[in-house]
Amino acid sequence: NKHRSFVIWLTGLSGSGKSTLANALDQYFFNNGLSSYVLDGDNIRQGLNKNLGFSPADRKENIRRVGEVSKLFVSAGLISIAAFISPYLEDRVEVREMFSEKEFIEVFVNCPLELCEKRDPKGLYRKARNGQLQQFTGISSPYEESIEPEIEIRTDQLSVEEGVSKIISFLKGQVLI
Ligand code: GGZ
Repeated sequence: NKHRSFVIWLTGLSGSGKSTLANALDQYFFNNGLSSYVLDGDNIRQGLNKNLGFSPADRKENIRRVGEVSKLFVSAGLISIAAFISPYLEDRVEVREMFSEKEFIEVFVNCPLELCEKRDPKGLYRKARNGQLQQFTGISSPYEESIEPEIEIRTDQLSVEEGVSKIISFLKGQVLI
């Protein structure tokens, strides 16, 4: 089953729904005979990037390495689904520049901070508010919103299925799948 290789780069706050969307997309690709792989904090920060924390410089390095891994995936013929907060515009521009124009699809997973904080699946926002967790994105560390993402998904307004459909429609429109 031949298909193009590209990167779907999901950016957004903690709790915005990046991993949920990433996994649902991965499942869609698998069901349709396309080979993809999800990179996220869970599998990257435990291994390859275990020496990195959450300072601006460490986040930058985290994103740069994920860009490099995604480049390897693309040359191996895979679809890379990268789900990282990637809070800095400049860092996202730098990974974008590692790929050709059609190969890099930025998806801004947009959800109001108040709702992410309300969801708080891991209790991290609470810890950040209590001062138990430093440099937490949205609370004590910035998130720079995407200006011209290829796709924006409002997870406070769309279901997971609707979000996946929006991304799939875009990919079909670009003849990437
Ligand atoms: C943000 C943090 C922090 C701080 C731990 N700030 O919701 P999660 O738990 O599962 O996802 C978050 C993850 C963010 O890692 P990324 O590699 O995506 O970040 S970045 O792109 O900015 O490098 C969160 C957890 O790690 N986490 N401490 N201080 N998120």
